[in-house]
Amino acid sequence: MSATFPTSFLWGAATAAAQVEGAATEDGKGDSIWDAFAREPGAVAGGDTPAEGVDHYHRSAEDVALMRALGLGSYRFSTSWARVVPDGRRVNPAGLDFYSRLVDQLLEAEILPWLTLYHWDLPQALQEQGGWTDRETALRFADYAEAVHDRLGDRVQHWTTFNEPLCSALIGHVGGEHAPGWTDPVAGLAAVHHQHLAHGLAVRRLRELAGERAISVGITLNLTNAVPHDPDDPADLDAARRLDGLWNRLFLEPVLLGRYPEDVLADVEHLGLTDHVRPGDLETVAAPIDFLGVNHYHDDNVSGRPPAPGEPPSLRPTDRPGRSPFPGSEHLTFPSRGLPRTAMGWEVNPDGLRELLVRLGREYPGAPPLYVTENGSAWDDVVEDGAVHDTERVAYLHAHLDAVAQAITEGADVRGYFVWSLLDNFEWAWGYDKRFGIVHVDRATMARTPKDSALAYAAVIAAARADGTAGAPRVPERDA
Ligand code: PNW
Repeated sequence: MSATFPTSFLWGAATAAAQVEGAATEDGKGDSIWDAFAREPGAVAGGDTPAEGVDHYHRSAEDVALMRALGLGSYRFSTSWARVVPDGRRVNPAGLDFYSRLVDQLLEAEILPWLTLYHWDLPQALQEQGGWTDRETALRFADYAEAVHDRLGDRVQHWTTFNEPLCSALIGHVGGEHAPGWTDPVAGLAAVHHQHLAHGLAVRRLRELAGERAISVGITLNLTNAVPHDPDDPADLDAARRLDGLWNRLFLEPVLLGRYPEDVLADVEHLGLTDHVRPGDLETVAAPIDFLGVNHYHDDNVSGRPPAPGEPPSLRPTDRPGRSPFPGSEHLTFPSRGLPRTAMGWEVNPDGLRELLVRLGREYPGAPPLYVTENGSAWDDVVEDGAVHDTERVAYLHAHLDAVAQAITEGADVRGYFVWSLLDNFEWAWGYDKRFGIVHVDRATMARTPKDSALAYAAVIAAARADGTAGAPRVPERDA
């Protein structure tokens, strides 16, 4: 790879609390919806649960040392709401101790903490009161944001409200393969609006609390290019419009423009989304943000035609049979384009990332700077003589970094990249079997072994720094 990056480019790696921490009942932590969901038979492959994670809770010093050795400029992690507010109401200072320690370890290593407040682990106590289908949960979220800020606001400047609301709202409440495991399109759309509202309330609360102190607040969305299978077929063009609407614009437009997309509202009219929207809500949702996080793994090749007779319905590889996560667009199918696929069954097409980043700048000219907050791939890694020669992951990483560099030359305002993931971890409904880490974790011993991809990433970072960015990373941002 020969790409060059701006000298201020931020190089990071990401994880999420429920996927890595473990220590699910330690120091007063309460159940999250993922703890509860994973205990339901058949919910997670292999009966795996987040209970042990990869023991990041006890090994954060070792993990931060690893990050430092790789030359990372930033670590994107999430705080567990169920650790901080176990019963949904009372703050648990012992839970915050862990994050306070972690932040100190990061700062000591000159690694910028990049904190996400919600990466899908709602306290089960709040789920029992309706969870995201209840508007009250949005108010509780702003209180939780305040509790975390009270403890860490003196040291953490970069705050992300939500990671991929579409997954927790639609895959969790409509497709059913994520917690809480519902299959109810009406509930899914209520969750969408209440998460938007929670985002806006938290953005405002964090700014109030920061006062004069510089703070950078944003959201991370999971965005895709919706590719019509046959661009000459009106059914496929309509399918691509629907997927782009539900996957991208249903989240981009409220947050960036303060409105729900008209065509999506028409498609879901019978499902009550607008019943949840009260006067003033959309202004709250569109509270100005300082950056937009973009998670991208793959494009979606989509069709509006039913499968040919005798052919199975082509769901997305991670959807459960017969359960579409697309409210009002359950007929969408996802035929293969014959591209190579990762262990998740996701197509590899690096140019999609370039296209997406360029398109965001073009279609949302007022959008804040972009950070790729997740990109990565799962493969069937093999440990040989204490090393993991993950050639596919190295190739995926190089190709996607080239795509980011190319997007920048084409005008996209991309300020940083976080690889998913620092460590092999609990891959939600797929359990520990799907490995996304650039660092291998042995489940029996929890031993960490950097894979070839970690070394390749370290080399890219070192080369970029040698180009002139030696020293601590700087993150110039609008308003920051
Ligand atoms: C993201 N899809 O989830 C999450 O933010 C991570 O926690 C997760 O481990 C990672 O990607 C890999 O899966 C996604 O259906 C879930 O396209 C589903 C999709 C994409 C990303």
